[in-house]
Amino acid sequence: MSQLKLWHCHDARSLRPLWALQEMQLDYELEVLPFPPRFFQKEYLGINPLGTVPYFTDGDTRMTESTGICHYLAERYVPDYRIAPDHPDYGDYLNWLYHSDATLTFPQTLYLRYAIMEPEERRQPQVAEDYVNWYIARLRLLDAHIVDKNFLCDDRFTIADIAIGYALYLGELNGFAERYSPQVRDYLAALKQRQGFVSAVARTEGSNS
Ligand SMILES: N[C@@H](CCC(=O)N[C@@H](CS)C(=O)NCC(=O)O)C(=O)O
Repeated sequence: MSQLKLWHCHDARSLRPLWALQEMQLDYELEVLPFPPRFFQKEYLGINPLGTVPYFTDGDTRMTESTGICHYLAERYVPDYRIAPDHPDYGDYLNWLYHSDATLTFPQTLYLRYAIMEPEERRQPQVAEDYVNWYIARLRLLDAHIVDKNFLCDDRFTIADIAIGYALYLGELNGFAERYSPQVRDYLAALKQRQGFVSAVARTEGSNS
């Protein structure tokens, strides 16, 4: 039995490590939870006190950050998906990894919270709209970078594409893709055709999310 285990909700940020596990063809155990687990599966708080997904274990290792888990898997198990520290794209690679969640996913969570998840009386349409605009403005770095490329670093698929690709996919699910530049739309469309992505999404198709 595999010692890698991932807790996941359909289309949540745990899709990043799930996609990485599928691309890397690693053996793992998957636990699928209803969303949000802290509400619908309260005993999950005994496993991950944050109540968030992803949660990942590998023996005694415990992790809660989606991009960090992808980084761990690439470093530890399948280095073909990383950029090595002595490579000229290394700084860029790390920047895309951190940018993926801190800059491109975070504003979307404010939209989700204040436009959709909060009860009607606590919704904040102005906050939601401001953070959608904030997200679209922060895509400028990617717009310029991807215009003549298929992948973010070293002309090949790496976990940086998974990390950024998920943020773009979430934006598409949220209905923002019509505001993407043509090159970002093409980049996302190509990522979504990868077998690793298709099989990761299919693992929880139809589940409560
Ligand atoms: N920075 C973390 C964020 C994890 C996170 O907040 N996940 C969301 C789903 S996308 C979650 O579990 N939310 C449920 C909750 O807040 O109760 C990551 O990238 O993994």
